[in-house]
Amino acid sequence: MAYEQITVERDGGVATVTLNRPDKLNALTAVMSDELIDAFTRVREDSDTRAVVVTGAGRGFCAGQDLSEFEAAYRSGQRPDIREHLAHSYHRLIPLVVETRKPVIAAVNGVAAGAGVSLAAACDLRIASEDARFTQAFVKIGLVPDSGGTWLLPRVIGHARALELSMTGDVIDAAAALEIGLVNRVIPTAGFDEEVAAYAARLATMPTAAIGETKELLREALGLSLEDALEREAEAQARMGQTDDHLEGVMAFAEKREPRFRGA
Ligand code: T3D
Repeated sequence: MAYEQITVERDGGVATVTLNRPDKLNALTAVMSDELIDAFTRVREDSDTRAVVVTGAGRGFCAGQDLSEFEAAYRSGQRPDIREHLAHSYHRLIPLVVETRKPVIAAVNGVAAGAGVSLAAACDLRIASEDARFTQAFVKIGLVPDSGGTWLLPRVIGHARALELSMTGDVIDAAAALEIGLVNRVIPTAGFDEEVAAYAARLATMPTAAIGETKELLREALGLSLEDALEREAEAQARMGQTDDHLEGVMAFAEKREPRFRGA
């Protein structure tokens, strides 16, 4: 599938989705959102894809909503309906990313702002290069966090830190992001792509069905009682216990060899 503003490359079990408007730090347009929705719909359905990387071309990860999209309207005194725009773009994209039943890694190669932070937070893991920066830029243009920012960020870094970043719009660097748990790892810029690729390739050889279930269980458990969480775990475990990967894992352990998981 050929896209205008993103690229999708496959290498073994890994699909890499690259936001590709480097001159605008990969700011999200309506076209890019539609393309991301299409790409994520496809990688979710493709059983050969067992890990997904989201990254940006050039020196940015994603500068959030492209502010020039509505500029002409604002200059002519119109006020576009942001709710309609959100419903069409982020409200479709962000749940698709969150609910993808395979590991999704944000490879944050540079600056992430506004909806770009939300996109990274919607991924399961965030690996930052030393050049990464993060800003909840919404407040700087008189807006509230959207694109799931109020739901995602507190889950990643806690309420107090999410509130501080969202109220101030302060830009934090990769080291500060690591300190507050916004990213899982920081990798030197030289060799960043290679390390991300190796990490994703490892995840793509793991038991994908169990990873998908694990994501869903942990997400749901935040809103459940302990009793209900135990019940959900038992349901999921009963299903995982029937998978080929479970059998392979147990056999590999017994036979003292590396398992060869197929993802199902
Ligand atoms: O309306 C709705 O739909 C509501 C939805 C909102 C969701 C949101 O995401 S709101 C937040 C939108 N994003 C921002 O407010 C961030 C704006 N950008 C910045 O603050 C800075 O660019 C950065 C901190 C991200 C990076 O700064 P810096 O100094 O490294 O780069 P720069 O020079 O500012 O930007 C480089 C180019 O990218 C520049 O273009 P030019 O002048 O070279 O042609 C700049 O205009 C462009 N760019 C950066 N961000 C955006 C953008 N163009 C359009 N939209 C952007 N968001």
